[in-house]
Amino acid sequence: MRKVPAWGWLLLAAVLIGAGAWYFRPGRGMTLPPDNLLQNAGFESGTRSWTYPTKSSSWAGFKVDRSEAHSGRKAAHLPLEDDPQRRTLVWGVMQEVRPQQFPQYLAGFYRVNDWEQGTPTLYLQTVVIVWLKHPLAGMNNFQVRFLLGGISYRPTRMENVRYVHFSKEPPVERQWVPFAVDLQEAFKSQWGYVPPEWDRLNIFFEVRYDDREKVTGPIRAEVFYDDLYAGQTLPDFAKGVVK
Ligand SMILES: [Ca+2]
Repeated sequence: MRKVPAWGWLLLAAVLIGAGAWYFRPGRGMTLPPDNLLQNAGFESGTRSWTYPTKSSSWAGFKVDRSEAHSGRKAAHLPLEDDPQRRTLVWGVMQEVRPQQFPQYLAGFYRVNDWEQGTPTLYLQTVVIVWLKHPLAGMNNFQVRFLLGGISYRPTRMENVRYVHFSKEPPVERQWVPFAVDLQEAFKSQWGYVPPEWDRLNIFFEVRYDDREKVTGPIRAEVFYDDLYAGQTLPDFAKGVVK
């Protein structure tokens, strides 16, 4: 058997270190708390477990692809383009969950690669809708909508909707931005109590515009979401971020 020359071992070591650096590069692996109510939270299984309100004429839907990823190779991809036919346009992902306990935290990452705010009501938000078992005061659901960026005021006024600002600033561009909210605290401050029961919860992550008639210039937004979490545990990345 021929002896492997020293340079051969050096080459092998360099290749292995390079592969290791690639495999373990920041953001590749992302461990979310195991009690996550959201399935396929890092989008590595494509669109599985995610949906959107398909019957709503305001909703465009979502893609999952490899254009950007916070972890792994895939993320939800929301390429919003102006549509003059629609007064309200939403790109986003949704899951319906039926937890035993009302989740304490909602968290994740967004990334904005393009943001042309040709209407004041272009914004990012995450929403929790509580569907009631029995309608209350004429409402079959009530919600808290968390504004993640792009708008400094409440974009709509509806009986069953309350808003909480995570940020009033335009979204940060071309980097992954962590967000986290205390859901129980938000429902307590906005509705007076943590929901004691529910039929189901809908959890949304969106980019949208409302009131297109106020358009002043080009409207465009390319947005990604990845590594999303809803549950009782504050993920490590969310410490210091949670509102
Ligand atoms: Ca991912």
